[in-house]
Amino acid sequence: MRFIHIADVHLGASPDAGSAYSKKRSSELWDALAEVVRTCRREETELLLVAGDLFHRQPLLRELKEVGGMFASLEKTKVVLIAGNHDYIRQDSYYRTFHWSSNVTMLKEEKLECAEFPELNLAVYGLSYHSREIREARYEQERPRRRQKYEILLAHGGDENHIPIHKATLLAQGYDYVALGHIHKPQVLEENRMIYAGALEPVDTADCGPHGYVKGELDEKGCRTEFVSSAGREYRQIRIAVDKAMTGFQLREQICREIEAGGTQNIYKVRITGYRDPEIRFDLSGMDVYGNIVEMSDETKPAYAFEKLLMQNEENLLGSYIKSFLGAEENSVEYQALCLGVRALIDTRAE
Ligand SMILES: [Mn+2]
Repeated sequence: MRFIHIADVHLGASPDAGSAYSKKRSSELWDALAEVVRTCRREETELLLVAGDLFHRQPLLRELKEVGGMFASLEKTKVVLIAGNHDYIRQDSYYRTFHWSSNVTMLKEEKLECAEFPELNLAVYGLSYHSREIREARYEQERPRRRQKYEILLAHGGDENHIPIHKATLLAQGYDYVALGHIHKPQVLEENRMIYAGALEPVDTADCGPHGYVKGELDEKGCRTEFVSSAGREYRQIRIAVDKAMTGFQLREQICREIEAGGTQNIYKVRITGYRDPEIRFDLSGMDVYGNIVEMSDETKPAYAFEKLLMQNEENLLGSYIKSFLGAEENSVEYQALCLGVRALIDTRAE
């Protein structure tokens, strides 16, 4: 039996992706889900697991109809889903009354329940959130009942406020595969057996690195999985170390080059470090050439010509301050103290 495991699609979110992309981002989340559905159809995948937070918030009825329509188009695929902490089943949630097509099973109870698919020799266990937080370790409370040859747990959470998970206990209970959601970074807790698929697309600027889904196969020999990196964009970090010779123009060129090398479709957080010419102040406003920088921080420090300053100030406080740090290595704490102090003294004098 072949399956696809996705999680944290967060439909309805509008991820920040810089000026050139942000408007497109919320529809790209829908495109990503549609692409997974097309893959299931093309490859006749037997099972699609959705490990919670399909929506970023309470789904609208039209949004559920949209997703329902996608899933209904899958003739060869069973879909099993649960609600996570973002799309928890509130009293007035449309999840309560929505009619999915016959190939879709939503495990809506707050207690662990089990859906059986005898044609696949398969049982899938899971529960849905009915509130934003669940602090109880619910997944370890029950064991798989061995109703079918293959048993999968579909689970959402793993931190203190969202169903804490004890990996060893859960593994010992003998599920063939534990399909996890909630943590946005794809993570293998136990190879081929217990995996966070991660957010299908990055939804937050903290979601750095590749995103996608898990493709797996379960048979007598056990479970084998692979991660499929499918996301259209990635959040990346760039660090640029400047020196005294770097001008604003050159910095802009270098940022451009790094973004071109990393892919202009990706989204960047840029940190500028090092020692700049004290006369130069970088104007960051013109540096976002491709419109895909979401964060830019200038952490540079001015590189003073200390020998010259010392010569000119031998008789005063500034001179003796510099003297007390002579020989401090660049990048050391002492050197930083020297720069900060010199700047403070020069600024005071200018007033
Ligand atoms: Mn979550």
